Amino acid sequence: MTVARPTSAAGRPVVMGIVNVTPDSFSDGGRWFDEDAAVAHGLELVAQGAGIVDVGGESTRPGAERPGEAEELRRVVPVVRRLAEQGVVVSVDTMRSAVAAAAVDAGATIINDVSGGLADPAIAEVVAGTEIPFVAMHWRGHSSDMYAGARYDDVVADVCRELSARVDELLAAGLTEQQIVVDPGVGFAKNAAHNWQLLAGLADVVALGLPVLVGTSRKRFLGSVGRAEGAERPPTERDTATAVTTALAASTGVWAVRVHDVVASVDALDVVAALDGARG
Ligand code: PMM
Repeated sequence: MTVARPTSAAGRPVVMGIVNVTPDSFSDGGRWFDEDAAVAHGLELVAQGAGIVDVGGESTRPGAERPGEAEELRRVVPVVRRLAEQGVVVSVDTMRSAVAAAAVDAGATIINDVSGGLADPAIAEVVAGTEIPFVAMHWRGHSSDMYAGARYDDVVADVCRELSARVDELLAAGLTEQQIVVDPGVGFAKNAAHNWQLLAGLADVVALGLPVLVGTSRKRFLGSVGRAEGAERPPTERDTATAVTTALAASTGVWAVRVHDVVASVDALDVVAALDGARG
């Protein structure tokens, strides 16, 4: 199977739209839990400018309980199949090799593993020997204990080092450099200060030399920024802040941004492109 990593106009990140087929994701849990609603939402995100639709069946919000594998398969596979049948480029957001394999059979052409292959090392076997892009996110453990790993000497340097080590292990497991995408894992085992430091140091992640995906969308640090304790923006009111981070990430040269509100991030990318054009 030949699978190209989607790209958009020169220097412009691809927008990956999120479809969480879960009852409990932090910002949209339950909204797209129904199969028809999830498919319709995925198509809507494409119409709005998403180049990839990321379908996930496991919430990774802090403290979340994992669904069983059979339940995750039940949630994800039909949605992947129906979107892929309609020509949508689908990634599957999963940490399980069996779900990744079933999603690929159903037409997914990207694997997005928030554990970077650590949760279920057999996931590397699903993509080794293929050209399927594999997103390896920086991860230090399951969401049931999300903040236990939030200790860094220098979060940017530590994340870059751990991502590089992960990439080496994935290469040793048979993946090629061409198929690996790295993601600094904003919000995963990181507090608000860590997330800001990571965004400020995103150029160092890009300098690893691999395509970078970044996911800030609606995350907690965008709710609390500039607000007093107790007056945080709720998740659905974090799309403007998310779009600003999309613009900042674009100017750092990331490959893709993963967002809930595609319209706002496409607008942000139009602004960045117009400015870049004026700079010549
Ligand atoms: N964040 C979430 C889920 N999947 N995948 C990647 N590659 N990067 C992320 O930052 C990321 C992800 C959590 O957000 P959600 O619950 O709203 O989907």
